[in-house]
Formats: sequence, C-alpha cells, structure tokens
Amino acid sequence: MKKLITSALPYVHGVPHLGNIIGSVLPADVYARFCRLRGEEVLFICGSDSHGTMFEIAAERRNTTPKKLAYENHKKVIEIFEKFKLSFDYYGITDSETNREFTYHIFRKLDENGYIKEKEVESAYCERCNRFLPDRFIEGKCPFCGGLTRGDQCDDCGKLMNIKEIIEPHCVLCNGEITFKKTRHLFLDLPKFEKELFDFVKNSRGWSKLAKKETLGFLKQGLKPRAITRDASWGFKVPKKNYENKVFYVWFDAPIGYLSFTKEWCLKNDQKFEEWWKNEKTKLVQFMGKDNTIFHSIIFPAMLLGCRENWKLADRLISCGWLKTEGIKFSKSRGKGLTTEEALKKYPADYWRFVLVSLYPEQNDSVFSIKIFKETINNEFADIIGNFVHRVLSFCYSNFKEIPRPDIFYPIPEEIKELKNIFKTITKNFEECKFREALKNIIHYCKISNAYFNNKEPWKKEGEEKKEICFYSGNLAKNLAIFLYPIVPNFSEKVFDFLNLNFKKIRWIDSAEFNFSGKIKKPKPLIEKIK
Ligand code: B3M
Ligand code: ZN
Repeated sequence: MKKLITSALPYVHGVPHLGNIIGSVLPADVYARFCRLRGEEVLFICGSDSHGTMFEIAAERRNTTPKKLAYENHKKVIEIFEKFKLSFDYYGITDSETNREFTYHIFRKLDENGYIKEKEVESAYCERCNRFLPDRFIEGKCPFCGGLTRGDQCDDCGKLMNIKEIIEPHCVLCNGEITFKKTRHLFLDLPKFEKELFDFVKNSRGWSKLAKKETLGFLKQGLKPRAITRDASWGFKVPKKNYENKVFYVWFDAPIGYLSFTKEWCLKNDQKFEEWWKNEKTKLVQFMGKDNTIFHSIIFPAMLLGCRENWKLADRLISCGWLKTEGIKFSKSRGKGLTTEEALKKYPADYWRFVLVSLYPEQNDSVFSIKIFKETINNEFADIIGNFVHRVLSFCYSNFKEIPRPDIFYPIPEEIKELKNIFKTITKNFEECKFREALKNIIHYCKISNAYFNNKEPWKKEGEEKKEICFYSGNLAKNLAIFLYPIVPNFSEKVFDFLNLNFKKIRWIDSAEFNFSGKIKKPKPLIEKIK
C-alpha cells in the first residue's frame, strides 16, 4: 500500500526548538518508520516553510535579506534533522520553483472556478514606517492571556485573534502607534465549500481526537472568506492585475509544498506524481501541532477541492497539543530557550526522542523539565530497557557466544505467554498514532521479560534448560529492539548489530516471533545514565 506521510513544515526564520520537534516532525517520523517496518510503500515528506512576514522581521534584525536567511537556516535545519534521525524521503523548501508553479496553478484554478473574491479591508498601518503592517509586525498584549502576541496568534497561549483585539498594539519595527487603513485583498470563498468540507470531516476516520475537536469547533462558528494575499514583499508575487505589489499569504503556498515536494521527489526518483496525489488508494496521513489543524482540515482541503481536479484529500490528520516547559523555554520567535542544536550537543538524539515520545501530547498538553528528562532516561531507558538488553546479551555471549537454539522444541514459557497480547496492543498503539501509549506498553513488555530472565536464574542452570532461557531471553531482547526502532533507531540499530541481524530484512511482524538464534557480538553497554 502507498502511504504518503507529511509533517507540518517548520518555519525557518529561526531553527526549530524541541516543541516543534514533538509537534509534528518526530511523531511523523515514528509513524513513517513503523509503516516501513510493516512493509508499506512509504513516502515521507517535509520541508522548510520559508515565506511569511516573520522572515522580514528576522532578516531586518540580522541585517540580511529574507531569502538569504531562509536558505541559510534551511541548510542548518537539514543538518539538525539528520542528527535527530528524521528519516524524510524528501525535505524541500517552499520557496522552490516547483512550489511557485503549483501555487500559481492552484490560484488560477480557484480563480477560474469562481472561488476567489476581492474585498476591501482595513489593515494595520504604521505612519512612521509608511507601510502596511503584516500581522506579525504588530506586537501587543494578548486579550486572552495577557502574554506577548505578535500578529494574530499569541506566542504564549497559541490562540488566534483579530488584529483589532490586540491590547496596546504597536509597530515591531519602530515601536510606533498603529492606525488602520483601507486596502484590497483576495479571499478564498470558504463558505462555498461548507457542505463538501462538512462531509469530508464527517466521513473522516482515524483522525486524532484533537484534530477532530479543533476542526468541528471551527466549522461550528460558520465559515468566512479567508484572505490569501498580504501587503508584503517577501513571498510569491500575486499573478493578477492590481495585485502586483502583494504576495500570497504564507499559509496559501505552504501546504501546496506537500504537492511540490512530492513532485520534486518523483522527478528525482523517476516516479509518477499522480500515483501519490490523484490515487484513491494512496493513504495520506498528515501530522501537525493543534494550532495548524484547521489549515490542514479546512483551508487546504478547500483549496484542493476548488481546483476541481480530483486532488487527494487527507485520509488522516494527527494533531497534538503543546509541550510546555518548566524551568526552560522553547521559543523560536523570541530567540530564547533550548534550541535543538544545543539539545543535541548535550545528549544524543535517542535520549531526546525517547523522552519526547514519552511526553507526546496526544490529547492534553504535557510538561517537560530537565528533571523529567533525567528521570525518564535513567529509570526507564537505562535501568529498564538498556539494562535488560545488555544483561541478556552479555550472558548469552559469555556462555555461548550466540543466542543458542535448544535441541528439543519447547513451547513458549508460561511466564511470557501474555506478551503475544502486548505485542498486539503495541501494534495497535502505533497504528493509531498513540505513541506515548506504545512506549508505555513497550516498557511493560520489557519488565515482564526482565522478570522472566531474573526468576529463571539461568546462571544456576545447565544444559538444555539454560539454553532455553537464553533462547527466549535473547528473542525478547530482539523483539524489544524492533518495537523501539521507530522511537530510538540508534539504540535498535546497535542491538541489531550485536545480534548480527541485517536490519533491512527485519519486519515488524518479527517482533511477535521467537525464532532467532545465531552468533552474536560482544555487547557494549547501551545507555549511559545521566548524572
Ligand atoms: N510553518 C506553522 C508552524 O511551524 C507552519 C506549518 C506549515 S504546514 C503547511 O507552526
Ligand atoms: Zn513602524
């Protein structure tokens, strides 16, 4: 089965922080790795979101141009993501020519089909700077939480607001007072899609609870036309008379990036683009933070529907909550907090992946702190998982130099029989993108495995009996490494290497089997504790 998996495209006016990682790229990666292990034909794509007014602000501050800034950060982000072991098949950038072509194509289709409206609006203007101020150039207090808001979305609570609702609004560039002036913009006529969108959402299956909740909440308010152009200079110019000085709103061309990146990948790999985006049988699964939901569940689907070209719509949308922090901050736009670069300098990628998945805010926001980080690594990853696998492999190695196969066939020992069911639960957890649950159940599986090994005391046994315990324990370690591969690939690859297993031949279903025996390498300790 073809499965197209996408992660929301991180803005690259800065480099992503850990909150961005858990929001979409990491869960999407975990899922992509799981699907590949299941033998599905996966195409996992993502890319840098390179437009938007934040680039103009950030560039101005750094004395550079938005374009230079975007491409420099794009390069950095690619390096960081590689270190983080994110297994994209393709990672593009929304400023690409392919994306410009797709954006213009979709805009023209929407316009031809009567889904684009012109409207005069009042827009924020700074007299001192003598320019219209795009949303992100307006700073003030959030009417909901009192926090700092820049533009129509609060940095602190994430709520959307009308620019006019901002308390004490001022210009980010000069601190000056803001007035409102008339300007014309193009709008996507969302109300025309109401019925189609309602059906799309109603018939959807396998969305995360948060994705459904955010979408239904938005639909309930009634759809209004959405502006798709901005008075700005960085972005794709609008190809329409009288709009030459405007650009498309970043959220117009950003999701089109999913099509463009697929196309770019297809061109490089000699594949057919239509098989992915015009094929009913292909499954499209999209990951995003909850604040990105409606763009994926309402606006982008409307854009695709309005072309009347049979574009594929998402089969599943997986949104997640916020990762809040205690004691440290993750924030990109304010340049504070623990960046991903710093995080990776401190601890290896697997440590972050393990902890972030263990906190994956599936439904509710979750809290991250250095204390939680240490405890999770030391108590779970090191003491439970690393320790079990290392002990078993060391014992097998020093006694047999292999995972031995007993001479006579023994049925699965009573003590580990229930693991068949836990395997099924773990599989279901991954299928449903409940990664936090999956990890919990993997730890449970490991605890049972560990109890089996300890209680059987193979060091006191001889001959066939000892072989049998080592055979089953060795297989339990192998199974755990398979389960953990989507979450902590470096760890699992090390274990596969000790076991002399060719990773390319491993399938998810192998984690339900007790069939492995053979020569192994002398294992080294797997997880170092944090002091
Ligand atoms: N760049 C928002 C974000 O990073 C945005 C996602 C685009 S997905 C098409 O939160
Ligand atoms: Zn100003």
